[in-house]
Amino acid sequence: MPIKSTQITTKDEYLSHWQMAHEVPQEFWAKAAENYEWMKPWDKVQSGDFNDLEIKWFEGASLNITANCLDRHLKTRGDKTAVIWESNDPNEAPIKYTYTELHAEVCRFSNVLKEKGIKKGDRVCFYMSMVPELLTGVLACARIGAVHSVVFGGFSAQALAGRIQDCQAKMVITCDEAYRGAKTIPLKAITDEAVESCDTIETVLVRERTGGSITYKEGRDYSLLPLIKAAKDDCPPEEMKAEDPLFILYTSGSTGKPKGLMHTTAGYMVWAGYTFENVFQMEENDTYWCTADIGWITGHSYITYGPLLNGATTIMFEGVPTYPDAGRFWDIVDKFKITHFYTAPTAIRALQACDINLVRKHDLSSLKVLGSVGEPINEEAWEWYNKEVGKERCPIVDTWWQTETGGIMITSLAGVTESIPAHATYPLPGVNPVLVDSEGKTILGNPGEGNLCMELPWPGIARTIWGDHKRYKETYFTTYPGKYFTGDGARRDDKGRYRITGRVDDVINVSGHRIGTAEVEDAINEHPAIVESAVVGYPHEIKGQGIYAYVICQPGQEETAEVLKPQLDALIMKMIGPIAKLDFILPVSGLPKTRSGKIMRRILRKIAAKDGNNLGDISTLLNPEIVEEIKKGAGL
Ligand code: 7RM
Repeated sequence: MPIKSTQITTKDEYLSHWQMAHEVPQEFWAKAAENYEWMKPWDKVQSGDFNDLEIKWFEGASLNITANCLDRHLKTRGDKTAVIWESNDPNEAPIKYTYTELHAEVCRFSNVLKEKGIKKGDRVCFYMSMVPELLTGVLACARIGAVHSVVFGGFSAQALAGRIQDCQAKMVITCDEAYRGAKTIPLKAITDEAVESCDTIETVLVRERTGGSITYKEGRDYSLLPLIKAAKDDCPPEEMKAEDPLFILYTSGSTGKPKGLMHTTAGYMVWAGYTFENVFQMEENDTYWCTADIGWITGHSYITYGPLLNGATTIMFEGVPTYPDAGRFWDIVDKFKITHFYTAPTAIRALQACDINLVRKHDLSSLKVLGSVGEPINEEAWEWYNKEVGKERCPIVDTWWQTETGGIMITSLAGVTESIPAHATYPLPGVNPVLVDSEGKTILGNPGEGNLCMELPWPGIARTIWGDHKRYKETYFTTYPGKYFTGDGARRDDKGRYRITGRVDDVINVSGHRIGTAEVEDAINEHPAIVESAVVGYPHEIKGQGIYAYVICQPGQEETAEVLKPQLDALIMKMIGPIAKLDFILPVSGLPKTRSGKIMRRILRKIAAKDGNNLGDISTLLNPEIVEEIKKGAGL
């Protein structure tokens, strides 16, 4: 049966599309790709696999993703609003761009990049708050074939420098300062500090936002807005090969420094566009708001590329959920008559803990679809979201995916397949999940529980870790050879629906932000009085997980948690950023270790979760006696 369209409108269609994508993936994805404009058609839809790790989609084709996000809509939707920017300050007027205006603005920005010497393949780093130029700048890079790498504005100078050095960026684009609720963050000063150790940086562009006092370095730094204003609004899109890099985005893993996941042009475009269309099920006059920051993958795929590929209206919000008060999200929903609202469980839980009237006094009747992303959503938060925000009439899409996957992988489809509390539910067409036990044996039949892997490549998968293909292979494809290992655990119910249970590796998910325990330990170990540390996650009411640090002090330099807390946080702020600050510190005299010297984190996780009776087999420990001491210290 020939495939008519890859748009899914019924559950039966979902089921048959999943089958088609499984049985004839090349035909299926060729059909999905027909929605876009190509400068040259592909020779082969897909090649490479999880053994050779030379994954390619739409090889031979050329295209420009911004021609598909912008130019393609000009005839049909030129006057439609593409982006609405809402300020941190509720009294400042929003900025709106129609598709025609956004196209012109991106062209102007593209010309600025070119003038400043940026060429196809060069890396450009963004260290900004959620100002409109973050979105237009990312698109400007894509238009001229430069590779963007956005670094979240909450990272420290050292973290920024590490990323700039790793991808050898030629340019950083920043703000003078960021507004964040009642606070400002000195982005330019942090950039100055970072760039001191980055000899590849030739130019720093500064988007003035607060007017705070900053310094410009002659010949290196330029004010961005006047340059954009003076630039020509016409810039033809660069012809890019399907597998040319589109962006690098850094994310934390179990070990080592953050990994720069590289996404390429054609596969990412098709995946972002396809998933956005089918998951959210928007209609032409709807308005969509994803509350993420463009510094994370969610903001790349579901504020920027996914919505614009689909000609949707997307909101970009500069502020935070609690400023000026905890009703801000709902103010904005009413202000712009948002129909599709996509946020993180941590935000839901935080707002759930505030005065209920902050929600109830709002209309919210424009809402049609709610989404959740970033971490497992607990049932209580799901029910609250459904009842108080969705008034029990909006389907909730609980979307599971990762920086590595480029776009949504497991989710219900709004109004098409069923939403059930705390379950991501079904894999999208093209997604072939499998659960394996710790030996790598596939768990067959339903229900089942295990480590979540993917058996086959999908268009949006990251193709490599920038500059380190070996690490890409080791990180994702060697634990269970021939399979992509997600690092998450999951359960599958009797109907084949997935519930993601959380990370099974040494990654902590704090308020939807991925933090590697090794990175936090490295920062703590910088403290002169600390000999060794072990960091684990533990259940936290609002953040999902909190950061729990076990620390061993030098003999004679023992300190209390109260004394250590500000000192360790200062180190973490310096090396990582405020998102990795500690929630709990427990000074101990030793750590439970195996005979081979490995810390038995399983035990530390249980103790941190106040689950001291269920520690399992500790007989293989070198120092089993330490467990009692640690339990006592933890109050168990
Ligand atoms: C999109 C994003 C990825 C990790 C992932 C999971 C967790 C994300 C969900 C979820 C349960 C969800 N990318 N995660 N979404 N867990 N249900 N709907 O967050 O690279 O920053 O993080 O986030 O552990 O592995 S990410």
